[in-house]
Amino acid sequence: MEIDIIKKTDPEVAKYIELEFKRQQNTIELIASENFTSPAVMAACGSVLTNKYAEGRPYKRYYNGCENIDKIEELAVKRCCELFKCDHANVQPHSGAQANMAVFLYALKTGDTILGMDLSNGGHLTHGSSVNFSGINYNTISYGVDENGVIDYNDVEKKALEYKPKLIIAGASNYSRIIDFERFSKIAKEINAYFMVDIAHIAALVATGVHPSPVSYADFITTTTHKTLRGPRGGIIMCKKEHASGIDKAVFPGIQGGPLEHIIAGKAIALKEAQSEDFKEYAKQVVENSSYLAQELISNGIDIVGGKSENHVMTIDLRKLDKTGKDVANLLEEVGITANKNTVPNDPTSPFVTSGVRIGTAATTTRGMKKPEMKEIASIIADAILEKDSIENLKNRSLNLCKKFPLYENI
Ligand code: DSN
Repeated sequence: MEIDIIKKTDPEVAKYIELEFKRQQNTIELIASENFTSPAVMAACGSVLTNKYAEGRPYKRYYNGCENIDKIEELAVKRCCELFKCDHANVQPHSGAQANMAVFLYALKTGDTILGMDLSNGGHLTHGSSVNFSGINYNTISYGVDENGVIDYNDVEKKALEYKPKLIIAGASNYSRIIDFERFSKIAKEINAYFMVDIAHIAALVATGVHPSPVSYADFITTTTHKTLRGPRGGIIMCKKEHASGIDKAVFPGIQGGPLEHIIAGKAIALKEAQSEDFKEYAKQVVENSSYLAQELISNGIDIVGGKSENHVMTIDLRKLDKTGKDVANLLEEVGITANKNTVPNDPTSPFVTSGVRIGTAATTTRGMKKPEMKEIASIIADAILEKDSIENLKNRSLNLCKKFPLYENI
């Protein structure tokens, strides 16, 4: 076992890997952006491929000895294009943030205007937040959601016509509804703006047809590979043919040096896994679980922003209960559930406190949990928040659920 090899060299690190394995086994993982990748993906990421420099693109490298790396990266690109039915893919971005940065570098000049979803309304840091490169180097205009947590498309159009952004960004880190890519693309066309969609959260749903695809509408699509897509930590950019060479140059030499070919091998494997019938079933189940979890929480007296989830994620709204997201996320951790505090639309508190908790079903669905388990999870959450059961008992209920759905045979 890998862990025995690590133990011989570094027992301290090995100890924490083992503890983390136990934590993952014994915790109900509801962080909407997390998942459990396959042993094959993990093995590739820990393979000899980590030793190789391969700056450049397949068959056009700046280093010798890339004949095997070339084939692996070519496979990852081909599988990505097949899975998402896109013209071109660059699988080298180290992360979703780097994927977004490369698109910005290609499509924009410093100071250009971008229109993206506000971070506190569910957008992402790299969609124009003032503390991020995207908000520091570019002039950001933001759109948000209405009281029901639905994107205010009229506001998007109004702001697009008024500010004429060069790039419009759709996609979110915390949005529980289907996104209308066609509507966004019409708005972008009206003002001749580029249209980028960040599908980091919903990648698996898009790949399997459970969520509409932006491929025919967007100039650029970025994603991470480790959320619903269940691959290794990393990013990918997909784009139309006419942008392919510019995007490739923006990734390297624009913002990155040597690609992480061990991770690219992990991406190739995950993309193959995502082409399977099992994965289609998985994505469908993620959405069914999320929709059911939202309903069950509501029947247990817990509000959900917008009252439902149409994808993998939802936000518990604590305003009525006069509790903070920070306290409830900590409470849930005490009872064996990991989630993260999150703002709700028009949140009266700060992003460090918040009035909401974001939860998602990608990870629990990977463990094999279905509706009966969602019912129990909703009940544990509600009993914890409404103080209807003891911490000790709630912890045991979470643990019992985890034990029925073991995670990995070994490490
Ligand atoms: N921080 C990630 C998330 O949790 O959604 C996005 O990068």
